[in-house]
Amino acid sequence: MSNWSAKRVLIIGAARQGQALARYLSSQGARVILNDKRSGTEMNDIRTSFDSTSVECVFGEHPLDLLDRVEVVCLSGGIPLNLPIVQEAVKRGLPLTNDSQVFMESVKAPVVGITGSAGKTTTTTIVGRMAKAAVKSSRQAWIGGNIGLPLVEYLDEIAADDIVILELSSFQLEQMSISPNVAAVLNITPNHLDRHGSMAAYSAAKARILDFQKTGDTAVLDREDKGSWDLLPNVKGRLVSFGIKQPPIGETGTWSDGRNIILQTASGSEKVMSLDTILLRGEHNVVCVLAACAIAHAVGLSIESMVAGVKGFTGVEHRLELVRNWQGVQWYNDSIATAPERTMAGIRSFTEPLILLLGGRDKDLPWEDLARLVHNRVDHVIVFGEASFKITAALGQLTPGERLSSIACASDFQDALYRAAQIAEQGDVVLLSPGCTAYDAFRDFEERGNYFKKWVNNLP
Ligand code: UMA
Repeated sequence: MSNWSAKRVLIIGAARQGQALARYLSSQGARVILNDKRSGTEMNDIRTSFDSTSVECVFGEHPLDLLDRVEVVCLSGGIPLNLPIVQEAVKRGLPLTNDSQVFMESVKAPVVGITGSAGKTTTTTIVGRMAKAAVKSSRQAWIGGNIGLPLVEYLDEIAADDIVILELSSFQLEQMSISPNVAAVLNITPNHLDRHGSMAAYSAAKARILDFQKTGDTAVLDREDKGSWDLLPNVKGRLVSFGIKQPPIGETGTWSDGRNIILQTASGSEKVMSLDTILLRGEHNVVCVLAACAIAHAVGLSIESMVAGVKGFTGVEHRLELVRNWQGVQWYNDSIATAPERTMAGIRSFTEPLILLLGGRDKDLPWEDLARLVHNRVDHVIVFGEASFKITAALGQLTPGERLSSIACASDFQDALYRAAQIAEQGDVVLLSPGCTAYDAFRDFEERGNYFKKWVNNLP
């Protein structure tokens, strides 16, 4: 839908996506109701920010009769689909949409969409840096989406010859029926199973990024990630792949010979950059760069822009972020790791003695693989939060001969930090890579990461 004039719209969730969408749709003449379960001072500020618009704010609950007054319902990412008002909307046959679908329906510029269970934000940021390095004169590169900035508000400013780099989550893709011109699935590993119900449903949501592509479009897939590579039959246009090992001769993709990132095309191979250019820790970050180069090639960016995007990039906040070297102990914030799979990538990034902070709210994810890795790659683990019981059960007993020498259960997050500070010795790394969401104690992973950073920076 691109004509929103006089359309009666209900937007559920009044945070970043909901507010941006409300501003855009009301500017297009839609009659918008913005609804959120929260009430209180914070919501008063949001209400005030809409005073000069026609947006009607309904905060504090989700009354079902709001549905009597609307034709379309827009869902923010954080709105569970089993919410009674969402179920009632489905029952009544009201169309569901969201900020990204609305954006894709009207955007004039080509769009690169990036999804995956891990590495989305790092890859999106690197591709964004590459695109910014590449665009000349009046052209602009726009970077947004699940990365934290809904772009729907900027639709009127985005010109046809600009380029858009959009991070897309499974929550967003689930409601979408338009695919980006270049669509990358970085990997698919267990995540958000509390929301999607099963791995099959979660993968299907991710696959939607390819489902509506046309023959002139490009898919970017990871040759070495089963979840991503299983989508090969869904590719309708050109394929550009990435992975550590070399792709078969004649196929287009990026790989690494152990010293360099290499781009292979039908006409041969060329060195993109030396691995020394990458300042980020861990092989998973090399894979992010391989993905970013594959995406950049799919879009037609030059090798020089690819190098410029990676050079000097030290990472995104809350992702293996070095907070402080305190008395010879390095404290790392990897609060973004809200699934065990991501924590595993975090652990593998360190060879130093490791104290791991694990916990928060579980997303119905399997913990067995992480537990095995912890026993062999971590020295001390400190468990906290709602998922403590599930995690300690998965970790089981200490086993002689393995590296893990203590498992402690903290009463809360702050207690976990105290315990880490007490046992840390010079040369150790303390890693907050919790494998869980922060919703049991914080607003989100960012608030948890900021709390961690403040606490660590206040250590005497
Ligand atoms: N709410 C209700 N009723 C409910 C539940 C929530 O009204 O039953 C309200 C909350 O009170 C709150 C709002 O809904 O006001 C929260 O919505 P939201 O979580 O969608 O918040 P946004 O700020 O709009 O954040 C969303 C994305 N959040 C999610 O997908 C959960 C952000 O991704 C994204 O950065 C932002 O839009 C901008 O596009 C976060 C995320 O964790 C980072 N994403 C997941 C991921 O990356 O794995 C998918």
